[in-house]
Amino acid sequence: MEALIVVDIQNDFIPGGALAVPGGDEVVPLVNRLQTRFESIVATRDWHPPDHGSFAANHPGKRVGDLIELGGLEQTLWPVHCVQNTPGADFAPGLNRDRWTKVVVKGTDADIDSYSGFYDNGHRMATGLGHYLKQRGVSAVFVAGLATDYCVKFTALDARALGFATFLVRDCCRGVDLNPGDVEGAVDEMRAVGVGIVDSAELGKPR
Ligand code: VGL
Ligand code: ZN
Repeated sequence: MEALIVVDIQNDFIPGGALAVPGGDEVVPLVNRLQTRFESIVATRDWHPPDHGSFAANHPGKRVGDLIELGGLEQTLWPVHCVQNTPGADFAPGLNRDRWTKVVVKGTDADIDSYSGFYDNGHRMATGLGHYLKQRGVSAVFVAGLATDYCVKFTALDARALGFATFLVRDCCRGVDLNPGDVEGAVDEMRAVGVGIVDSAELGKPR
């Protein structure tokens, strides 16, 4: 059984949002069409408390893009984004959610970030998504959404490490590219561990 994982298609990650991914809104119609190809669809949602340690604003003297240590890990500092129960954390307008069977929230612990939909960045806590998918008999996952070089990448890497056949649906993703080449590097990293790189047009028949 195959499942689609829709990653973080939320207002703060599309143009006009606090951490806008260039072209992030373009994935909405593409992912809506992609969803029609899948029987099993889950989504992830970045869901931070206001005091989250990944926000530059919570570290006096630090700026967006600076690197700090958080929970013993290197952490890139971001603008305040996807704060729980704020419009920025809502799913993007027009994104079809009708057939989602699960939404995994992540980044809820102020002391550690969580790019992947499966684990926090230190692999200390699991979200339950891995068990959920295995319980449902899922053996292959397709990953689409935002952002290619952060949450999509780490979700795909963890899926692969958990033993799922894993595919990046590249045209249905957009990246931050904080440093030019980050998106390309992310795709290379995924490919290197056996993640298949596909385009939605190749997924011809409903699956
Ligand atoms: C993300 C940076 C911070 C993402 C989330 O969804 O890719 N990136 N929080
Ligand atoms: Zn975040």
